[in-house]
Amino acid sequence: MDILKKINSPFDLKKLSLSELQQLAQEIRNYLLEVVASNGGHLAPNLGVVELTLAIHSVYSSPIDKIVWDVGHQAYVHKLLTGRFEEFKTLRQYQGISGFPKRSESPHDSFGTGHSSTSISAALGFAQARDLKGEKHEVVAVIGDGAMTGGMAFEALNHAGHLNTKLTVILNDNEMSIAQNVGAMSAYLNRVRTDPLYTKRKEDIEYLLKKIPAIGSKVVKVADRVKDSLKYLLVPGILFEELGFKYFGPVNGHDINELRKVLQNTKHINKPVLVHVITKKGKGYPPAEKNPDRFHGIGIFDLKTGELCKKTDVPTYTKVFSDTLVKLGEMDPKVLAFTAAMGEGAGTSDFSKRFPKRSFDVGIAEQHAVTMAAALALEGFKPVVAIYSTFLQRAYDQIVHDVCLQNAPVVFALDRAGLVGEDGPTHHGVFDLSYLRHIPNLTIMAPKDENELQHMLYTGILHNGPVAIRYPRGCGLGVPLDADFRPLPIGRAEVLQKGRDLTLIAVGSMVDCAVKVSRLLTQKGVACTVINARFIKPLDAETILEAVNNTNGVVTLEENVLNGGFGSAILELMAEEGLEQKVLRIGLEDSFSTHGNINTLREIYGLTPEKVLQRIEEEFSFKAVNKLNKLAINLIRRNR
Ligand SMILES: Cc1ncc(C[n+]2csc(CCOP(=O)(O)OP(=O)(O)O)c2C)c(N)n1
Repeated sequence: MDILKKINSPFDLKKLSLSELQQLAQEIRNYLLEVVASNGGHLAPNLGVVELTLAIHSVYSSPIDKIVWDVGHQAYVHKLLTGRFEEFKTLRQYQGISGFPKRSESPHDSFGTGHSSTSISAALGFAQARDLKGEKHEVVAVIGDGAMTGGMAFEALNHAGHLNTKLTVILNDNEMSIAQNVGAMSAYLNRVRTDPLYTKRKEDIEYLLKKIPAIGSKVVKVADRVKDSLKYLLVPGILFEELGFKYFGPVNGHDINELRKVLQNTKHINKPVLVHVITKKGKGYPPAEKNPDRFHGIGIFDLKTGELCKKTDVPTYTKVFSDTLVKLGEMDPKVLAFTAAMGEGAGTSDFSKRFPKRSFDVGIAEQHAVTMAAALALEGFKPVVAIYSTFLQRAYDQIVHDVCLQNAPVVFALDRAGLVGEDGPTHHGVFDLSYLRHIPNLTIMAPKDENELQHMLYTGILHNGPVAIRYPRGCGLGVPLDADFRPLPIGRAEVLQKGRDLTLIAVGSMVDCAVKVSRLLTQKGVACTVINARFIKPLDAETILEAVNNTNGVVTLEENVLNGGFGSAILELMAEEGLEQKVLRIGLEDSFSTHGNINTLREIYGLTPEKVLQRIEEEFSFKAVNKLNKLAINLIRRNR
């Protein structure tokens, strides 16, 4: 890593020769492989943009010029070239550098990202700010063909063409979203990419157009029309041209020289420009080139074999969801599955292999998925919309306006609810209980383990109204799975044990924690009632109020922000009933949770049994003393 070690800022790249840049590309690939194999992360997207990032940083002058990375999962190379070579070893670790661009980390990270399709909007905002302030710098958005399927990207392209301001959009086209890209735009890009005649024709056409003589106004008009129609038929990228962009491409995204030449030319154009770059996802590491989707985001793996290091027999929640969905699909032909470009991650792939006609991958278009599912539900189908908790945030209005207002029986399967670990604040699914709980008609459930997940999904399919089921990332608890599905009574909680002192009411992943806390408290002579709420909405008011009335205090446990979450629901219920017992709410405080190993994060944010116990002892110590006092008084009385 002779050259890479010496790159302290993008400025250093400008002094390198082409062969040095090529050597640097190799050094970067080796370092990416070394770090991602030991930390996990987004490998294939970064291997694909090594030359592109080198070209961008050698042509533009970040941070004065603003580079905006879409999703930002492919910004590792950018991090390496912007003074974070040493820190890169701490990638995605607690207190280490983030796996996504983050403004507080570097002035070169112009815009924080993690969710898809925001780059063109952000870049357009930066470009307008530049114009309004009378500044002169460049603004560049780098967006993948997958991210280009998101509605926001289209909205921004549309607006950028209208504003006609200076802006460069680099379309990094590798034919892949996480898996194979989908949709008409993708098919269009494929045509541009694969027809070798296109580029040739473009040159011919441009030559030809220049030759059309412009004599006399009538002739000019005719000539213009001819030019337009010829262009329409034959120039690649006409779609972008029609939207007001000047199109360049396709460009070989692994040829630094070619890339630099194109970017140097486009830099002088005073209007929106789109540079279409062709790259190979996973470039340079054969296992990733062969399986780019598996290496899109990967855990710790063996560099030699490409195999994941951690393997366990306990199924993930995603796997149990996926198996249950297939079984439900077999039982009921009306069951459909929706994914927004996350078939493997969200567990709809097996269903789509089994029932291709009943499954929909909409691209990175969560909003569209939800509204389309609403209409199918109104027509008697049973759509299951599987979207990570964090990405469903995108479709909030569609859930309210299209699904719940019309009481459409759509089942939302919210995977990755709660803390997700290394991906950090852009990906933690810690808001869903708050952003869903206040929506009328919606039933919200969270399973305490993977077995309950099966029954909840079944219950959701049977229910004649919208349902959301939220469950965590990673493995289940390893409990046996019932062979038959059982409908759960809507709005009924499960009392796991009864005790006279404290009521612990938990949802989802925190039920197991509550059981463990209760065991620890038993050792200290405190007896707890433990309730698995199962339903966040409707709440089982009867069971909860009875337990609360029979104990001296309440602890609620959730892996969600406290504001507007499950604990708030319990407080509202108790206030309505005029109950005044002390309530301790365990959950996430009013701040964004950072990235890092999930166990570390649970520890830091007080979600482990030991930390919860500590909080209970702090909060309820007064009552414990009181109780001891009462006990002592009773003993004295009895002895008299
Ligand atoms: C709103 C939203 N939905 C889903 C995702 C998950 N996701 C991350 S990257 C990605 C694919 C992006 O594909 P592309 O833009 O082509 O980038 P590539 O990885 O191919 O370089 C998806 C679906 C996300 N980040 N944001």
